[in-house]
Amino acid sequence: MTPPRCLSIATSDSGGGAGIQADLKAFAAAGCHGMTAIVGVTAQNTTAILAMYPLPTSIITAQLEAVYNDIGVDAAKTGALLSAEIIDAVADFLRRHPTTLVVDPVLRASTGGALLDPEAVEVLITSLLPLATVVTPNVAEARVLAGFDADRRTMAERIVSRGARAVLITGGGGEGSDLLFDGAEHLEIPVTWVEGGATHGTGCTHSATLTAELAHRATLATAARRAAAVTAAAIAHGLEDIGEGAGPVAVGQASGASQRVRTR
Ligand code: PXL
Repeated sequence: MTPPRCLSIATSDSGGGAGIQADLKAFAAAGCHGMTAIVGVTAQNTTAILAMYPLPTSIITAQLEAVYNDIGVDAAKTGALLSAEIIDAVADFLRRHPTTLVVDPVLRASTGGALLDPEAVEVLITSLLPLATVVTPNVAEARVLAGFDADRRTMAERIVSRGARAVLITGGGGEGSDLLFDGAEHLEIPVTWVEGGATHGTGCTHSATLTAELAHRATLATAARRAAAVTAAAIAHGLEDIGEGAGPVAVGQASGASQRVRTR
């Protein structure tokens, strides 16, 4: 059977833990054909982003055209988009090519470096949110998208009123659940709190798995439950000994494989 086709529009993490690299691993683990429109490159490891280079919008649009004109896309996600100019180019293209779209509003790397110009946040809200099937902020990102700090339900309602069709506020481990709001109903998505030091790539793995499940035509609620479960397992199997900082999550590992890694 031909697998669903998933596209990541995001930035490369040279350390292989987050960004484009995490997305491709999550797409593969979810049984999808993964594709990429790379918007920029980071020189990055588990401790820091050391350098960053946004690509020209002409080559970003060319990647999108190449993929859409030949292969087609069942679902796409956006990750770190770096600048207002890049968001505009991506939004212009997606407006002309309606797509099931997960917007992961990445603002910072887990190591702290900015992955979106602060002045680009307004462009993300006005240009990209209206194209989103679902937007997946963590609580800190939800505060920025809502424009205020409140309980999760109130922030979710504000984010949907700004144009997203649905919002899934993640980081539910601490709260016991992620919160999905589809414009009508609030749904708590149960999340198991997983102890683990290898968390680099958690957000990317979550939003890419959500994208893959939507490409498989799961409902939003089912896709959100699977994304939460896959991400928790990826943290549980995380590669704590890789790098000095928080190691990469390991998506789709059978327990035998993870035991080999741990006892190496
Ligand atoms: O997890 C967010 C993210 C997205 N994209 C890139 C990243 C990170 C976090 O480190 O490096 C390239």
